[in-house]
Amino acid sequence: MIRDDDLVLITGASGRIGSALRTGLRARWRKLRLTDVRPVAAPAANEEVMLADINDRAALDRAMAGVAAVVHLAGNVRVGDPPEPMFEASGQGLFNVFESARRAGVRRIVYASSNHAFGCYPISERVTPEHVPRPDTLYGVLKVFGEAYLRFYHDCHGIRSVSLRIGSFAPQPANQRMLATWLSPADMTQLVECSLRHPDPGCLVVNGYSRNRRLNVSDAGWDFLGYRPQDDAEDHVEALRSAGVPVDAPWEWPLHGGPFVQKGGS
Ligand code: 15L
Repeated sequence: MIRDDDLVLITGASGRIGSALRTGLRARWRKLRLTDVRPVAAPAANEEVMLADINDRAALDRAMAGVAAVVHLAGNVRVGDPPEPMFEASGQGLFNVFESARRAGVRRIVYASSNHAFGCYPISERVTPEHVPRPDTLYGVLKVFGEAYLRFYHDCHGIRSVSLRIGSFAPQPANQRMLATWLSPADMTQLVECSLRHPDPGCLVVNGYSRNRRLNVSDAGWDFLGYRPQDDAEDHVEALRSAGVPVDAPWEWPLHGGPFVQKGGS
């Protein structure tokens, strides 16, 4: 159980998701600790900044002291060759964050996984966490690695976790694919909030989407968590159509991973 006055650490707090999340979470959690390699803008009274590179284990261990729950967002999203920078941030960096958390006695981890864990499934298929992962890139492979790591932490160390397979996080859907994959900032905040507050999520993996109707993206884990997405990509269809986006044509990208899917790339 994570309480309102427990300390919650956010890695990657200066990123797109981290910045949006802070706005929602800081109103509801009494103590947030923010970490990133980049400066963190305008911390509020209940936000403590501890800059750290996730590949600097000593700095990470200091940031982890006294933390009850970690929201792990940090990583590399630039897919392509060479693959080493991706591995360093999203493989080695993930290992560092999780190990540091385990050693510090962190009780819960909310992990930013991704739809790229199953990006090689056809976009028309409704993929749930029960499907076998089909990552589309090294990025997706490392997301599956993180989910498996958390399964191990649950089964062997009792750490509770929720892995959020985030679709396309943005203020509004910007293309045809996002009519299926959009996750709004408000819904992302609600997902993290539910993942922190749930009395015992076990080791849950859930899709991270808004209430998009074009593909029935809902997930049994949403009810379990108490997540009720509010935003619907379909509300933006007219605006996209007027902007010349082919919203009525067959899916532009045949697979869930969309433009990420690269044969032979990372
Ligand atoms: C992700 O996981 C990435 O972090 C983001 O950059 C987008 O590509 C998103 O998925 C997406 O699939 O739209």
